[in-house]
Amino acid sequence: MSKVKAFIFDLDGVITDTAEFHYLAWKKLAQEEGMEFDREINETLKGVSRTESLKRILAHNGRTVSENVLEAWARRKNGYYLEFIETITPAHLLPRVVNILELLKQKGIKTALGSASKNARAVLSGLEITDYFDVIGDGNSVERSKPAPDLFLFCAEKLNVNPECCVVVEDAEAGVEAAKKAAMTVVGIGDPEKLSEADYVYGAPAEINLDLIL
Ligand code: B16
Ligand code: MG
Repeated sequence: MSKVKAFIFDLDGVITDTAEFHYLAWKKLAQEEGMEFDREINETLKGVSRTESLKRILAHNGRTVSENVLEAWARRKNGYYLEFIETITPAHLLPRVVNILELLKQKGIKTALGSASKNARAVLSGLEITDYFDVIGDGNSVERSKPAPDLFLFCAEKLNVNPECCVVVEDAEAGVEAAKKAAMTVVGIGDPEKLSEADYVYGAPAEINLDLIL
């Protein structure tokens, strides 16, 4: 019998591609503040918290600002991001995601969301998939964000499932690291070279072989 009792899904890059909206929002802030920002830097922000993302953008530009300014800029970026995510509908779901959630439900496997985003609930609501999740872990659930294991451990505890019986689906290196630290099985979505710590790697969620993992 399979030891797998729960699946924990990351949001951005696994369920939907909010990375594009994060990119556009950071780009707007960066332009206003005279900072360089491109898609390559945006790649390094995947799975990373909002404040840490801004710190990385500042470091890339050799800039330092006070804590107050940092907070104000992060808040401003979030305002832009919120405007973008208002446009999210089920059409923004990555292929086969709902099918996977339904198959897991049929098999009696619990599901949780494990996203670093403080806006995860708004995104799930736009996608109309909130009810598929037994537990929602987001950027408000724990203090320490990925690559700390805290968020995934929070999800396992709320699901009442041992971490060893959880499978995490993640697209970011920080997320794979967090899941491994939590002693969970990891399904990486993306480049096998970048996600070499994952137990399985697929190019997209649609390619996930559930039978093999279970
Ligand atoms: P927010 P995930 C992450 O989502 C994004 O990948 C990352 O780029 C973003 O900075 C982070 O959420 C925080 O998002 O500003 O909305 O709180 O991949 O963990 O679902
Ligand atoms: Mg992600």
